[in-house]
Amino acid sequence: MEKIYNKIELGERITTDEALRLMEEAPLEELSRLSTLCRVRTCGDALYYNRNFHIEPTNICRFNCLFCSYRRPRGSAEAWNYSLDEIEQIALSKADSGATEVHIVGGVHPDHDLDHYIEMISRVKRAVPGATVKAFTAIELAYMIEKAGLTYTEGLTRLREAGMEAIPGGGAEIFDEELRAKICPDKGSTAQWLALHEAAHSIGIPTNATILYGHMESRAQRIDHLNRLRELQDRTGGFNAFIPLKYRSAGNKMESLGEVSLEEDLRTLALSRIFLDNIPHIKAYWVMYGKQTTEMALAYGADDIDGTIDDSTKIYSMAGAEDQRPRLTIAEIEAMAARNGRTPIERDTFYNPVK
Ligand code: V47
Repeated sequence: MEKIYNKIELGERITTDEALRLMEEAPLEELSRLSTLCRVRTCGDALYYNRNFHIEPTNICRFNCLFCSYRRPRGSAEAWNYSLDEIEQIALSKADSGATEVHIVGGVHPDHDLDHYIEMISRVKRAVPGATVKAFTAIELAYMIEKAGLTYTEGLTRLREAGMEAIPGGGAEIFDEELRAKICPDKGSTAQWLALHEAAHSIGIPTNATILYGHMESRAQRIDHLNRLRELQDRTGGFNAFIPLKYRSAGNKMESLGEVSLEEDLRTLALSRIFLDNIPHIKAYWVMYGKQTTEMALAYGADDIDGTIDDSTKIYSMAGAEDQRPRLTIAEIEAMAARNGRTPIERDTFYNPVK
């Protein structure tokens, strides 16, 4: 173990076997110390956040992921599918909020096509011109672009022309193909997710990456997922942030699995920071972890907590997250930073400080 600690202290890359040993055997305080070392090297004492809101156009989805608490079948009283006018109104209602980012993610509605999404993006961009549009998971994008008969770079170029400037990290779930087939059997594949992000990077669109952990996966499968991201990032350099997403168990088909412990969350965060030596930001998404765990995550490699959100997302409240109406004020974020000896930095989507 000492040899592995030394490598990390010297800034050397660790292997997947070493990562597994760390994950299984390192005391929690060592993981905190080492992940903090790596975080300070890359991000100093910054605690990044942004002013953002989400738009979730629909919860009708042609895929049936077992972990999803959000999807409803067409015709259900709890299903929604906003029209382009309604989406524009949501964006206009937040136009004076000071938001610098609009995050758009929803179900993969079988009726919509690329032109629908292009129109959506251009209307949102027109409504909130000062905000960056970060839109659609690789799964939504692969679906709409393949349906249009275009290559990923052609489709992404058209979306970029309409105003899509960055891509969020969702839809990655778990890359291990066998396990992916169990938890989201009909969803877009690992190969599609990776190819879509690679195409985005090749034309200069930055993206994020996620993992869905804490369900049936082994720690080795978690590390394999990180390794595939590290390899892609070596080739492209296009990932801004990695976001470990903890499986939340309420109201979905895997509910009986329950949820993993806080210790497992902290080990996963720390390992992500240590292993992903080429992805600059590790985001503890506060809406999913809740505020208390997010604050602890700051001592395990996280430098970013996402943003103010302004009660605009339902994905996690429907899966049992603490905040049913998620919203953080700048004062709350600054107080969190102060309690943890960190400098709060309001950032834009590309991690430039906002003045
Ligand atoms: O892909 C769905 C996950 C993701 C559950 O890029 C669940 O800045 C846990 O990707 N328990 C969407 N997770 C959210 C996402 C995201 C969020 C915030 C910021 C960014 C970013 C990206 O949510 C899905 C899926 O992996 N998810 N259901 C659940 N029950």
